[in-house]
Amino acid sequence: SIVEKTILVTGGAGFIGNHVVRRLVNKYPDYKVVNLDALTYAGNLENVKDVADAANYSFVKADITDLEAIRSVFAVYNPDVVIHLAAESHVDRSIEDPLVFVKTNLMGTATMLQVAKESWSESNYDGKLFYHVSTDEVYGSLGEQGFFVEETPYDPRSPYSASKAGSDHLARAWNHTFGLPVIVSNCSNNYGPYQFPEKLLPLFINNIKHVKPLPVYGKGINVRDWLYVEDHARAIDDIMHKGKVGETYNIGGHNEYRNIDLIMLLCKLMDKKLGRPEGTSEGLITYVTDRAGHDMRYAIDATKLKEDLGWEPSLQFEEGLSKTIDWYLDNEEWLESVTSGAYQNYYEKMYGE
Ligand code: NAD
Ligand code: TDX
Repeated sequence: SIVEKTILVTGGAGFIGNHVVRRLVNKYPDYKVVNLDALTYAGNLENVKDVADAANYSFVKADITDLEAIRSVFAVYNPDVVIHLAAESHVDRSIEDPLVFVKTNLMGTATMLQVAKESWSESNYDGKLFYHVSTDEVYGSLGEQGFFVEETPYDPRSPYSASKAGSDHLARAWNHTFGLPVIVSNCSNNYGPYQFPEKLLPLFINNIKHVKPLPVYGKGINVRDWLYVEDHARAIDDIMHKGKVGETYNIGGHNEYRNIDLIMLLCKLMDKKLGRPEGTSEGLITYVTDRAGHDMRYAIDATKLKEDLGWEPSLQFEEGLSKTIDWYLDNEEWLESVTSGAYQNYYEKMYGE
């Protein structure tokens, strides 16, 4: 069991990372939680403002591709556990600008693994853990039937998913070759507070609020399996404490929606919340050119996680979606602070105006 350990969370200023950091800081006062983040466009210290003053929390600005910087972070903080979330994470950006995905997700992960190995091998890795956080997209695209299980062969199709698949292979290679204690988990689509508004749900919530078009890719029939982000953070907590070294865990919501069905539900809920006549938001739906290489369907079978560690999703989707909408409507300032500057250029390039 882990007592008074130092947990280094990479990417803790991003969407999922802030929920992981908040959970660990609040739930485990005996741990030291170190948030390492380069603060790219996707990382914002606003996301962790509420824990910034906690006695067991510190932030360090560093780039995971910078070997010397990561070495000094390990020298200063001496972490026992690394939860590695830092990555480039948006599929559309990986189509526009793939090389930064290769650099961050491959070189960055290799750098983290190598420094962990350098720092921990002398103690024979006693009590150490490198937890690599990944995605279901590494498994490729499903037809109408079937689910991804831990043994599903890798078949990534976008520069994003290929770079994540490569990073998973690197993590397992450091385990197999050097004995580094590694756990990998692969999770389905997350949604919830603090998600950057380039991803489907926060983008559409923001556009509905401002009565802007809702760009649906292709026919809107692609299927994703949605999980509330706090359920993912709880799964990471469970796996970090009870997972078996060398294993892989799939995490998912058993909650599949075709994009268009999800969007219709969102429109209905938001019309109600905003007091607009029914059908107002639906009228904003605009079908646009499909995403290049758009994966048709993702769906996770999370049986292993349930049977081995007792984890299950906690929130009903309509409840999670409603909470999420409320959060974005109540946090106008957050949205403005993360969407200023660089985001505007991206939005104009992708969607015009
Ligand atoms: P995000 O883009 O919101 O956050 C990524 C964070 O990493 C940001 O804070 C950013 O500043 C930081 N970062 C980027 N490059 C860095 C670098 N070179 N050095 C240090 N920090 C850097 O991403 P997210 O949605 O929170 O995803 C976190 C992780 O979870 C990623 O590894 C992603 O592949 C994985 N994941 C995401 C989802 C999802 O639905 N969002 C699902 C499954 C897995
Ligand atoms: O404007 C849009 N219109 C649209 O139709 C956007 C941004 C998306 N979409 C579609 C594409 C997908 O089928 O909605 C679906 C969800 O898109 P994203 O929010 O971009 O997520 P996705 O591509 O599924 O990837 C997400 O889940 C897995 C995360 O971004 C990844 O980091 C994670 O690994």
